[in-house]
Amino acid sequence: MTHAAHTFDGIALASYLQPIFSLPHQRAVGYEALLRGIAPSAPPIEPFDLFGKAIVEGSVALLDRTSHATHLASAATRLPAATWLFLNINPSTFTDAAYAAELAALARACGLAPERIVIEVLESGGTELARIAQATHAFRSQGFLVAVDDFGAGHSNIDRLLTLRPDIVKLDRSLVRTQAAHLRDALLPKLVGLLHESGMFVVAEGIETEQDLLLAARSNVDFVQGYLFGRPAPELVQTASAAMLFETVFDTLTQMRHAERLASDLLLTPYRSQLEDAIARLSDGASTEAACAALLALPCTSNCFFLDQRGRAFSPALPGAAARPAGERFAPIADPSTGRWDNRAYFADALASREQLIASAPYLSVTGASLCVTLTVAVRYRGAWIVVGTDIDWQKLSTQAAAIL
Ligand code: G
Ligand code: MN
Repeated sequence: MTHAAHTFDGIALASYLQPIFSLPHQRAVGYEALLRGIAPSAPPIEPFDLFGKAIVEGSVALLDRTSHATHLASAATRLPAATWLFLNINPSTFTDAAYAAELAALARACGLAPERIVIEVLESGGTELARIAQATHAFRSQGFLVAVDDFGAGHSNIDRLLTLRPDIVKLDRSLVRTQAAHLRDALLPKLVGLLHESGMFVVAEGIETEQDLLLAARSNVDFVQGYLFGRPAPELVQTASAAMLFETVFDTLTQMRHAERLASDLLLTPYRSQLEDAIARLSDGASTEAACAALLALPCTSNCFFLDQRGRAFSPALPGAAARPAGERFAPIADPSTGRWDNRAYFADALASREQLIASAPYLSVTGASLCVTLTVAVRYRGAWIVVGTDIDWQKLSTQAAAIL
């Protein structure tokens, strides 16, 4: 085997590979190369121990370079066509001004174009951002792709990431495996969306269970890597079982989305129809109180409000059955009557589709300090367009949804 030629401190070095799959393509698109030291009649030595030894001996630069030579020589003979090789690099090697060109030459000598190689670097390593940015540019100019590794661990910083704009971001497994439900379910899809909008692909690392995979897919990450698909191995792992995992997870997500839509439609139905009735009564000349009485009496109605064309309340908002006393801590923002609400999506959307009922996505209400869904309709009223709306306590309503599902 080619890697037998490379040693560190008399230890033979080997290149293990772990596959990285694209979720939309449902196939392996790359392999991360992971270093192992081969000790006779003992388990392979992990990178942590190899580099620990190198730190003590002051030979990190040498070991890092030797690891790249090991991985490239090994990949030359076995990296499948049209896949990337992901290579880890030490920040001090990464920021060495001459190294990008050196590594490109070495890769070509092994028969691999730099365009097939993704350089994984830590963003939070304490290295000055300007130097990392410069190095990122240098590696890109040679044709390499650049990935930020372990994002979300330690002192990761979104601002630094957006400055670097790597081609790929690898989300640390702690993000995917976190027990904080809100982080997992609400933040992760938004983080992935932000990274996509900034032009980066996203890898979820550390996928160990089908549950992890489901979350990664739901959050719309591009690529996945982890023990569920295969451990780092000296040989290319068979990936037939991965295809089945993807099928199952995509089917489950389709069912979940269907059930969620059904549940939220079902739960909102009484609120929609009572809002429509209220508007009919308002047009017939009823007072706001009389028109909205039945809507206000529904268990999750927080309020009804009445806005003119500029988004100002022309009649006082009315409290519903789910109205909560503002509470002292949020008292300064409890009174909405002075406000102008025309830059809210629920207002603009209602005026854009007049006489149609609009349901917002759940959001944090500025007045209630809790999650709510707003239903709105724009209607003609006494010769002008107005927007009638109702805030629904989403926490309360979705507790019922959880019971239905
Ligand atoms: O820092 P970096 O992300 O490059 O580290 C990769 C390490 O993560 C490797 O040592 C690899 O063996 C390990 N790893 C890969 N997949 C998983 C996984 O699903 N769970 C855990 N705990 N570790 C993993
Ligand atoms: Mn890595």
